[in-house]
Amino acid sequence: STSATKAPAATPADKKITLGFSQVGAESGWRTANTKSVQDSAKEAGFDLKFSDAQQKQENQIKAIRTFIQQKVDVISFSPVVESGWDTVLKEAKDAGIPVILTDRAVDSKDTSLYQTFIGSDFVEEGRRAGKWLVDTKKDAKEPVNIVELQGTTGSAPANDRKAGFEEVIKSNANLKVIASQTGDFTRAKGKEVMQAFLKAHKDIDVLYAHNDDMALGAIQAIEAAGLKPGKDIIIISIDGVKDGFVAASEGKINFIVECNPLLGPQLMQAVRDVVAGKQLPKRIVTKEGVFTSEDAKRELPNRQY
Ligand code: GYE
Repeated sequence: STSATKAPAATPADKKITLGFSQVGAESGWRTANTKSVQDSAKEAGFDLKFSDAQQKQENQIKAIRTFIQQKVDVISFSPVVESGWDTVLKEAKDAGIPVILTDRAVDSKDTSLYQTFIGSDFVEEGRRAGKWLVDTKKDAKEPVNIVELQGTTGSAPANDRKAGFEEVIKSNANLKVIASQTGDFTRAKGKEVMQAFLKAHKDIDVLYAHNDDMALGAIQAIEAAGLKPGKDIIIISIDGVKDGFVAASEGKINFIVECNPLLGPQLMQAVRDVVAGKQLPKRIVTKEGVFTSEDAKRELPNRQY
């Protein structure tokens, strides 16, 4: 008699995992690096990635999430363009039994059972780091220091938090004053446009605090066009640490960069695997990052991956 060996029945672990990912858009160098990291690591993990670009619009993200629910993907992940307004669609995912992982940006939903975890940076801390450098640099200032602020996308977690963290720290010196603050939507074009308007309205700008490198880079164009020296006539602080930001910092045009790591893909894929395996994740996974002066930027530039 022959004894045929039967292959074991396919276990859930053998099944290819389908991940629906709704990205914010393609607004910045940070975003480009983040998208590449998500796509590369999904491929490496052997997942079937359904990737959707929301072009910075919440309604597009809600549509994408509903499509993922209809497609019965295994896990939904997204980087919420703004913090508010997610409860309804997250409830729909929960009712369909599809776990959600937030990445990069947070939501303000009170019901934290609507998502498994949030993987991303501590944006308040980034704002504090930016403020702390300025407080230290200007500790001997006897005169008012006029600061203009380029905010990120209105209502987004990084814009809200980077503003709050910075304000919290600069309060310690009454000479440090934010004289104008407006959104530049995290893009170069808007950063340039708003900086132009700031320069027209205020003759005495000492410092620019930009919520990301791209807006700082746009603002640098406006500052140079106005015949001023970025990094000298106007001190510039920004957040992200993308390649072009590092180049500007190494040239002394940006004085201080707070790093925000976009390479979230590997951690995200691990979290997806864990969730599918039924593991409970910590509600918050914080990424690691540093800060760089112009001198540091010069030294570190050859080693940057993005
Ligand atoms: O700083 C900015 C991008 O959400 C942390 O979004 C991200 C931010 C990043 O457009 O460049």
